[in-house]
Amino acid sequence: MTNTLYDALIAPHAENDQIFLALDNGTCWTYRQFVQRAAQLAHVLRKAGVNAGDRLVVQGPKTAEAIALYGAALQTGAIYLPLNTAYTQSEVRYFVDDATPTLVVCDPGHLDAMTDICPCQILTLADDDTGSLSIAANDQPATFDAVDRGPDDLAALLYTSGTTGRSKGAMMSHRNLLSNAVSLTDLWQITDQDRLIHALPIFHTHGLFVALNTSLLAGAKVRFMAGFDTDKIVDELPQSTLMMGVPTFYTRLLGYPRLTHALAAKMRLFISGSAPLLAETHTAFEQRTGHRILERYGMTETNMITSNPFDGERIAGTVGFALPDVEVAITVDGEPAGPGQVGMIEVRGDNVFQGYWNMPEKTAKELRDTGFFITGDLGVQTEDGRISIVGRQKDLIISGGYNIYPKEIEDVINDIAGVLESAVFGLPDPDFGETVVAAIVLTDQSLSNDAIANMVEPQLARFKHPRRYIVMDALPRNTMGKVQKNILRTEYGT
Ligand code: MCA
Ligand code: AMP
Repeated sequence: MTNTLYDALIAPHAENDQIFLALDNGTCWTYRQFVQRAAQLAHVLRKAGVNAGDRLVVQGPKTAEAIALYGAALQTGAIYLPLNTAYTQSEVRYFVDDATPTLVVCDPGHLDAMTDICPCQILTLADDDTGSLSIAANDQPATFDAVDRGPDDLAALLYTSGTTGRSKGAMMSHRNLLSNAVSLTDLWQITDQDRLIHALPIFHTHGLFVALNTSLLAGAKVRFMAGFDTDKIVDELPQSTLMMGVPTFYTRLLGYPRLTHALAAKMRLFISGSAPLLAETHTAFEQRTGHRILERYGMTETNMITSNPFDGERIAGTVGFALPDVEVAITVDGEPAGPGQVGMIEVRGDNVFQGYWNMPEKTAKELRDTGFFITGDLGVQTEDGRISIVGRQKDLIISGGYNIYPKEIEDVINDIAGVLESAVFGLPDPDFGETVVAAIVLTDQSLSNDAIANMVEPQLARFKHPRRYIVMDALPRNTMGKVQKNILRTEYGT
C-alpha cells in the first residue's frame, strides 16, 4: 500500500522521539506521539464511515489534536476540508451543502448550530481535548494501515471566495501538496534543527500546508501557538530559528520595543506572505533585527508560486523567482508579455490544483488546457526572472492576510430592504494592510448605518464586516456603467 502524503510526511516519524509540537501550556508532543494519535483518530474516522474520497469538514480549535486529525484524514484517504473558525452558520451551510461531507468535526460550542445545518454525522473537537472525537480515539489502537492513495488523488478541499460571490472549493491532490512542501523545504533549507514559530491559523494554505507540511517533511520542531500574540512571539524568538507570518505579524512586532538584534540573534529566517509586504516594513524590520524578511507569493489554488532567494538578494517589493519546479508566465491577452511589461501572472506545475469542486465551467475559465492557471494577479518580471506583483485584476481585499471578495459583501448589503446598491472596497490600514469599507445608496433614507451593520453581522464572518459605511447619492460609474472603485479609494483613502 502507498499513500503519497502519509508516506512522505508522517510514516517516517513512527519511531522519532524528537519534539514535534511545543504547546502554549509547556507540554510537547513528540513525532512518535503525533503518529500514534493520528492513527487512533483514523480508527474513529473509519468507524464513522469515512472512506477514501469522502469529505471531512473540520471547523475547530487550533490544537495538536487538530493536526493529528489532519494526519488521520490523510491516512484514511479522506479529503480534508478545514473551515475558518470565524465563519457564521450561514457561511458554513454553503460549504456543507456544496461538499456533502461524510463527517463534520466542530467545536462543542457549535454543535447545536452545526446539527441544524448538517445532515451527516458530527463529532466534536474541544480545545482541552474533551470532545467526542478525542474521547472516542482514546481507546483505539495506535497504528493504522494507511489507505492506498496516489499522487493524483485528492487530499484536501480548500474553499476560496470568488469574484462572483460564490466560494469555490479548490481541489488539492497529494502531488500538489507534496511537490510544494519538497520545494519549499529545500529552498528555505528547513531541517530537523529548526524551531518554527507557528502563530498562523491552520485552516488556510499558509498555516497548514506551507508551515506544517514543510515542518513534517524536515522533522522540524514547531512552537505551536493557539493564536497570534506579540508578547509570546517575542518570548519565543531567542529559542527559535524560523517564523512564517502575514505582513500584520511584522508590523505588530515592529510596534514592540523589545524587538532587537539581540532578541532575534538565533533566528535564521523570517518569511512573509499572503498579502503584500510594504517596503517600509521590510526596511524597518532589517534595521531593528538585522534580518531581511523573505517575501514569497502563493495562492490557495497553486500553493506557493515564487519566493525571494534564501541565499541571494531579497528585494523589498518583489516576490522573487518562480520556485524551481514552477513555471510562471506573464501574459497580455493570453500572449507572453515582454520584459518589464505588466501582465497577468499565470502558473503551471505540480503545485497547481485539480480544479474547482463541482464547478467545471469555472475551472475551464481559470485553468487553461495548457495547464496554466490564471491567477488574477498582475505582475511584471525582469529579464532575470524576478517578479513583482503590481496589482490585481480580481476585485479582492486582503485584510490581515484574509481574502475578502467585495461581491460577497455587496450581495448581502444589496439584499437589505431600503438599500438600492453598494460598492465594497478596501482602504489602507496600518494594522491589517487593507480594511473593508462599503459605499451605499439608499432607497429608504431612514435606514441607519448601525441597522445595516446589524443585518450584515449574522451573515458574514467578522473579518469581512465593513468597518465603515458611507452613504452616497449615487455610485461613481464610467461610461460603460461600471462602478469606479478607484475613485472611491482615492476619495476616501485619506
Ligand atoms: C481579526 N479581525 C480581523 C482580522 N483578524 N479583521 C479584519 N481582518 C483580519 N485579518 C477582527 C477580529 O474579529 C476582531 O474583531 C478585531 O479584528 C481585532 O482582532 P485582533 O485580536 O486584533 O485580531 P487577531 O486575533 O490578533 O488576528 C489578526 C491576525 C489574524 C493575527 C492578523 O487575522 C491572522 O492570523 N491572519 C492570518 C490569516 C492567514 O493565515 N492568511 C493566509 C491565507 P472585533 O474585536 O471587532 O470583534 S492563505 C493565503 O493567503 C495564500 C495561499 C498565501 O499566499 O499564503
Ligand atoms: P488566497 O486566495 O487566500 O490563496 O490568496 C491568494 C492571493 O493573495 C494572491 O492571489 C495574491 O493576490 C495575494 N498574495 C499572496 N501572497 C502575496 C504577496 N507576497 N504579495 C502580494 N499578494 C500576495
